[in-house]
Amino acid sequence: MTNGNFASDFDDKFTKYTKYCIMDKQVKNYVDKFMAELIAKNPGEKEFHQAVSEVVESVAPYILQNPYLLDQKIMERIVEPERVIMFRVPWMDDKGEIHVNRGFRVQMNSAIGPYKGGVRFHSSVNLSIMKFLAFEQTFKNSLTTLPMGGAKGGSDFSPRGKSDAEVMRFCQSFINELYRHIGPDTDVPAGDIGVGGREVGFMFGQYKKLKNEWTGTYTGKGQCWGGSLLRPEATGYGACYFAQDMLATRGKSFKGQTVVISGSGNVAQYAAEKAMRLGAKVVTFSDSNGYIYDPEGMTEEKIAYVKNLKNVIRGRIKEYVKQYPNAKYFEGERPWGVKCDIAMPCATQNEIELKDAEKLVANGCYCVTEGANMPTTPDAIALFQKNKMLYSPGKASNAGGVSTSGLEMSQNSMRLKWTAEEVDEKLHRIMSDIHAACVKYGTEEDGYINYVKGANIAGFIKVANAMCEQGLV
Ligand code: NDP
Ligand code: 2IT
Repeated sequence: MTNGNFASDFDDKFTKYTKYCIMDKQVKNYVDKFMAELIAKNPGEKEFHQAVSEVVESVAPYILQNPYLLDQKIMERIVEPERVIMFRVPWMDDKGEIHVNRGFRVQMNSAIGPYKGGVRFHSSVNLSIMKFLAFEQTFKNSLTTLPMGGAKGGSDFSPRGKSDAEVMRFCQSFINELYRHIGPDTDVPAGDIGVGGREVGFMFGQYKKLKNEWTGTYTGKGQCWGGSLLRPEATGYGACYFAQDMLATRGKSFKGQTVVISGSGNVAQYAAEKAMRLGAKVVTFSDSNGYIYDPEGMTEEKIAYVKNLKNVIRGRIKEYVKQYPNAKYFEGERPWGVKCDIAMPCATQNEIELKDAEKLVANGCYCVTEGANMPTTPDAIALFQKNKMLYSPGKASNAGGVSTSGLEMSQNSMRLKWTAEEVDEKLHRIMSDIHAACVKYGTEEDGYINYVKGANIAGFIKVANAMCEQGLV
């Protein structure tokens, strides 16, 4: 009997182990084959490959357990944009010289709602970056619980150093083509890197003139012409709300924690403001030239200074140290070597590489909440997860921005405006619901919450089901 029990116990373990291996092997085969075909079909699009690879690794076990999704070729369909629009954007500078930029709109998926996603103006913009962002947006928008499909647009135009008149002429030229592809029930753009209130205003104005109608096409609009209260704050605030829920799983909060933030634009400013108001000491900001370290931490006054510097004067972050001489500026460096408890990357993709992640881990950082889209490279994510850190991917923790865009669309449709308290309460609830979805689908056997897995599976299921129910379109 003893032997028998022992044997059966062993058999159980063995069977479980074998099943596990087969499953792992099946998953690996599926992912490898899928990625090989994707890379062959979309050569050179490295950011797009990276974003797809992360999602397909998470959802492959779910797909293999649901063969219907295999038969439906859902993954093959979900990585193919429904439409890609690429167009010439000619414009004239203040000296009369002509320039030609390239415009993009990737309409990735409309299964759960009209296309929705930001517009990025940055010299690095190319098709790969647009496709990765539109792909991420599809799952992010699904997580928000609101009915929004996924899209992204932009141009390799950089507003930096351009006059207001040049930016206006560029935006008008951009819309002269894009206007025919967007609309309140078709595709609703918003801001992203290099596109804030000024650019949204110029694009919306030209769109309205060409269409001869006022509709809520564009979110992030001005407060006196249809914009939602709290939309400027929403991405940064939402990231902090998400981080609060993550910290609570370990009985912690922002109080007394040192926070390192990258970027100094929209997301960084409001992430810093909320983290500070929740009791954290925020010690860095950065831009593409370097970072500032303020050992005394941010105050309301210092954050107001940064907002004015970046949004009004349109200066560089290094100017901070002239105003606050106790701070230091580090040219050409990223802030990840600064000792902290919590890191919030809020600048751009792949800004935390393995060497940066190693520094964060060595310095005792235990929580990384992404405000930017895909700021952490796959090997750096693996290191965070190996160290059982709290780590949230942007598609979960930066979803507060597009969620509040969704709330702006609702307000526009109803032709009314909610108070800041109403919007904040809804934003807070949405971020908590996204956190709960990550916990539901991402909790592993040892209790570790794999937020990457949770966000990808939760985001995927809804889009995949909607696509199946709508037939082969
Ligand atoms: P902004 O243009 O307001 O700010 C971007 C900041 O990041 C600037 O400080 C900029 O510095 C820095 N940055 C940009 N590119 C690079 C780079 N290649 N290397 C280093 N620093 C860089 O953009 P947002 O704050 O709106 O966007 C920041 C991130 O958040 C992006 O990943 C965006 O996709 C994401 N996001 C934004 C949302 C929103 O609502 N705005 C919503 C969800 C995600 P510099 O001035 O030198 O260019
Ligand atoms: O990446 C993003 O989620 C955004 N840039 C915001 C998109 C939106 O439509 O508000």
